[in-house]
Amino acid sequence: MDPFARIARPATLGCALAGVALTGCQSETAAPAASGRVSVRDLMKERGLDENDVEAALKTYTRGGKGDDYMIFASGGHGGQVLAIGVPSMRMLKVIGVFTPEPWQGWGYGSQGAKEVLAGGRQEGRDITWADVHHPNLSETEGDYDGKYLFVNDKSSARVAVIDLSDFMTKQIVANPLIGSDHGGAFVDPNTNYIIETSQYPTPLGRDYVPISEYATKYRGLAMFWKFDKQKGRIDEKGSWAVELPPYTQDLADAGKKVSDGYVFINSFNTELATGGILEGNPPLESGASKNDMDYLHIIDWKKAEQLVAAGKTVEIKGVRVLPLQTAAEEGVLTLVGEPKSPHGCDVTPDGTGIVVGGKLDTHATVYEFSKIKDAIAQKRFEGKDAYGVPILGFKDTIRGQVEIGLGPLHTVFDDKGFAYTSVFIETVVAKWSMADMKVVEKLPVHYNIGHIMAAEGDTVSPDGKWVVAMNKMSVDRFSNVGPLKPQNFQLIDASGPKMKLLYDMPIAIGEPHYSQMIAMDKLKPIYKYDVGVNPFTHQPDPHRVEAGKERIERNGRDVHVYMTAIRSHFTPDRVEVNEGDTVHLHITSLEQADDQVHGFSLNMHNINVSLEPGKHENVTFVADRPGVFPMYCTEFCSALHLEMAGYFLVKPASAAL
Ligand code: CUK
Ligand code: CUA
Repeated sequence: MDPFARIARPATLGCALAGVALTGCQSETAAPAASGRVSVRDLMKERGLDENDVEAALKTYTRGGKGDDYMIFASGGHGGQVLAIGVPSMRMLKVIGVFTPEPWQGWGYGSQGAKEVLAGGRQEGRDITWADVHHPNLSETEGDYDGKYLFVNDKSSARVAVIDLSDFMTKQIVANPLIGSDHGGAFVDPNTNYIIETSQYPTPLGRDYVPISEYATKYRGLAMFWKFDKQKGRIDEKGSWAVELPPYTQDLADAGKKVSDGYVFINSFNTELATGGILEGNPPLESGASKNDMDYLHIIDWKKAEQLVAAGKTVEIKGVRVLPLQTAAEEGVLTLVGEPKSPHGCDVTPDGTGIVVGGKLDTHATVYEFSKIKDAIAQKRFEGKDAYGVPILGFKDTIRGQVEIGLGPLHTVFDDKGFAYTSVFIETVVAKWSMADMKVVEKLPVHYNIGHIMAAEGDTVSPDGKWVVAMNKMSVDRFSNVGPLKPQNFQLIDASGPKMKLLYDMPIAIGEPHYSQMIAMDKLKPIYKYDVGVNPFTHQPDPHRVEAGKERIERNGRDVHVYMTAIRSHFTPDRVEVNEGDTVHLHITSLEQADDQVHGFSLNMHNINVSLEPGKHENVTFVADRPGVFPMYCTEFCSALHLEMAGYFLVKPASAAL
């Protein structure tokens, strides 16, 4: 055994038992005995590392107690959650419960507030407890991240969630009643007036049955503009509206910025209108959808759309005001322009003048010139109209140029030095190219098969440069084998020098992240605690909050209200007895105010676990339908007497109560 371990262990153990502050512990354990040091050279030899590895380690290693410079908010993919990750350490800091119950945060396990948020995500009254999270987008002010909110979409069930970055909690989920999936979302305009969610696979709006033979005439796409109330920090559903789109498969979207503020760009594939039907003798959807050389980039003038909506030019479908396709086409709200072969990424340059579209089945990234698009629309220089009467601009008339990227370009992000970084799926590289001469300057292999790419504030009006992260779909042999389902892999790239340098592999063991964003840490100002009795879902003192000394149990007919507090190391009351069939309302206030002094409240047999961060108030309602004796206890190791932080919940059988 190494001598340091022997010294360190009693000290650490002592800390845990005494419940003393963490900082006190660290000073005791921080300095290893000089005799324990080995030379770096010997270590390198022993671990088989070369100088490159050591450089990578030194650029990412972050000592305990030192925070990171950036935070990544990554989609948790079909894990349904959001991941917060520090850069450069690539340490996972939090999995934020969003669409999917998460017991540590008490998310979906009793908390009334969480229950109401999750209920917002019901589609037509159905509980959907998973999600396919694709694109996180931070709230912006003047095109820059402001660190206040994060929005994410659920591709599978067409939902959007609002996460409050003051406490890293999901505060709202809205379900789109019109579409069967979304993809272009959740993007914001530069001042977060709207959270934009565009559909993916067309359905009849509202999803009611229409034979698939009527796909071209009755199925539709949609661009939803969720109005964001910045004062309240919530989506205003009543103030939201949508634009009906042709039944092309709309894919990714981005909002214009600076000169192009007021516009949304959405690309699409399957302008062939293929609907599969393999058993009916048709080609599979994917080959039917890949015949045309060109698909359509959709250009939406949302400020004009907003005026038409205000003027009542909408129809109401399932409670949503929808600007009809014909109106959008005739009034100049919607315009199309060709884009090469099944495009994927759609990214607006930091200055807002260019729109970069990745080819997927093409080897180019096409850069459209916003001013040319605008002129062509103003002068009505159309090449024709599509079958739905939507005007089409000339491809050559509107592009700045094309960059020869390689096989399978997808997404593009930007740095502060005029370079763009495009993920190249098939070739499995990051292509760095100069926006000034539209030429690739470097390709960096990544492992394996990169999907999205992300850079430090790389999709804002002022990217920071320095860090790029490749978000790879596969890891194959990069990590120890965990069976046939392997983690996706984030690779941190140092992009500060003339050459890109790969620093770190980070397995993502929860779902498949698609997009993510990286924000400078100093823009985030999360709180350390709630004022005692505050309900995090309203940000107000809860009407049922409990003050020390005012704990009590009140009966009102069959409703039993338990006013409870939690503080090291007890719940008050610690005995609750009710009758079978009573409806129990727990109102629990944490009286703690010290950093990270968290309790949890769990109740045996009732599927209840609530997280009680310092000061937080939670309400829990359930029916005591099982007579018996049920321990309740604290689920967070909060003090030396944590195990003693417990009590009994007794349910008297109906027969005994008589
Ligand atoms: S998509 Cu997954 S790699 Cu949903 Cu943004 Cu491109
Ligand atoms: Cu409170 Cu453990």
